[in-house]
Amino acid sequence: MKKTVNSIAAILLLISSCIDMHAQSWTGPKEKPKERVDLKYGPLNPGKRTDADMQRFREYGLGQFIHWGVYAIAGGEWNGVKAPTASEWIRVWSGNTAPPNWQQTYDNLYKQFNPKNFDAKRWARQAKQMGARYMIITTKHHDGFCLWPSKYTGYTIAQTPYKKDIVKQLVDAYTAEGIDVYLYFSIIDWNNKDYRTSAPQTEQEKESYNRFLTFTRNQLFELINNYPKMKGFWFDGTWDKSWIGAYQYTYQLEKDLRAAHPGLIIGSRFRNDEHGKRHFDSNGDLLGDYEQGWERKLPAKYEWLNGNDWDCVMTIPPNGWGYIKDWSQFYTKTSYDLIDMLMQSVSMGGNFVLNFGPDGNGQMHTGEDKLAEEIGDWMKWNSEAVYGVTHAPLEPSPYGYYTQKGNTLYLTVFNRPVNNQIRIKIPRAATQIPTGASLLASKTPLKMKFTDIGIDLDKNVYFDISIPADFISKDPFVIKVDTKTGKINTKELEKAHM
Ligand code: H79
Repeated sequence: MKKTVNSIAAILLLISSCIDMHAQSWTGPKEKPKERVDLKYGPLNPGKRTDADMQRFREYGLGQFIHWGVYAIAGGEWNGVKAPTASEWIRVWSGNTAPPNWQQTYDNLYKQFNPKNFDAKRWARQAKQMGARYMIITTKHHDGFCLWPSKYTGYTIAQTPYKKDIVKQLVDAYTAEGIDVYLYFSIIDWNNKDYRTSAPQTEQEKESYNRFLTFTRNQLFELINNYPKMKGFWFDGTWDKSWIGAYQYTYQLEKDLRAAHPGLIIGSRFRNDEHGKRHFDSNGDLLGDYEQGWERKLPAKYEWLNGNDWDCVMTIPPNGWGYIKDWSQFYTKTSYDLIDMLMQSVSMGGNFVLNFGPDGNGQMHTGEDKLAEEIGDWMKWNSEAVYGVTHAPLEPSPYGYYTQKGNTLYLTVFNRPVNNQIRIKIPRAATQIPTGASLLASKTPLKMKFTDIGIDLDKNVYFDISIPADFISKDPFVIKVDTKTGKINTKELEKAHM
């Protein structure tokens, strides 16, 4: 018996240490190296950017991602058989379930790409209604297919029956709606014969990979030159040994791209230092303007972010970014799930970017249309708690998420307490003191009182806000708390009978 208990304990320990290991490897706290090393290929702009473009990025709150390419024609399946890969990875489908000659079929799909219902303005209006402040479009995913008529490859939209430049239409339509456009670009390119994953060894391999690097550089400058209204690049597929080894080239490339497009925003997924350290260099310093590591996962703790800017890109299905025809095969996130993630992100100083995978005709999935509308309806009343806010220096609330803007504190309530009393916990040493509360959407004033729980060693004080019992909301709601600069004077607060 004792032995069984011991082995169960050992298994639990093993499981928890695996979870910890996982947390540290990707989504967990970053350990800062103990000693600094001299780096030639570290960050180009050390420290936080303070310019207007970066400030704009910081204030977006909500973004839209769009994965669109020839994989949209397949929609995650072929002839009714579901592919075991992520929908935008369907080209790599192999094994028993794969259709015969699948890669060849895939590589010819572009000849059918003719999205008759595509209307960039309609997408932009929808994104605007949802409340997105920036949009990221896949100009080229791993398959190498370009949504713009690149002159450096024949595998582009220009060779499809559709012909017209999709990137241009999107940049124009979204920019006209006041939504900033970022260009997703995959370094991995399965269509280019000079692309390789391992580091080149022989002279011939080096020559070939250098051709690929030049090709990549040409495409990036082509994008900047063709679409000068774009605000930044969202890079992907930068983890292969070949790219990691090209750190001198990528350092110079980043420098040149920034010089060619002042204000350009590039995340931490573009390049690594000379020791192969990605996202954060060998000194633990951020490479690029913001941390671009949060993909389908959110940080659990604000402290993990070290005050860096960041974004989190999120799918509606569990995985799969390109169009997936059949949503019934898995749980898809609801607007409650997504608004929760949005508020968690902005409460930690990040942007939340929701992915859409339109179909081969240029229509969003009906499930996406529904979610965009629901999120938009919520944002219409509550976006004040989303745009331009920062992390509030308070302990996380059990009821939801705090955000802050100037003298206003917002609490977005997801977990309404059964006693209808919302307790705000403020450090005794705080310099921002609550003075009143209301419901953001209706402006209804709420009763708030300072709660004297006697003198003890507690370093916090409490303000209790009453939610009227007859206030019924099926949606999360925002409590707006006005504050003023001052000091907590418990005696005075007691007298004030707030
Ligand atoms: O476009 C969507 C996906 O198709 C793409 N990124 C999003 C936005 C994507 N491609 N691959 N992946 C996501 C997952 C890749 C995971 C791994 Fe790795 C690459 C595991 C091992 C190599 C990067 C490096 C993550 C862990 C180590």
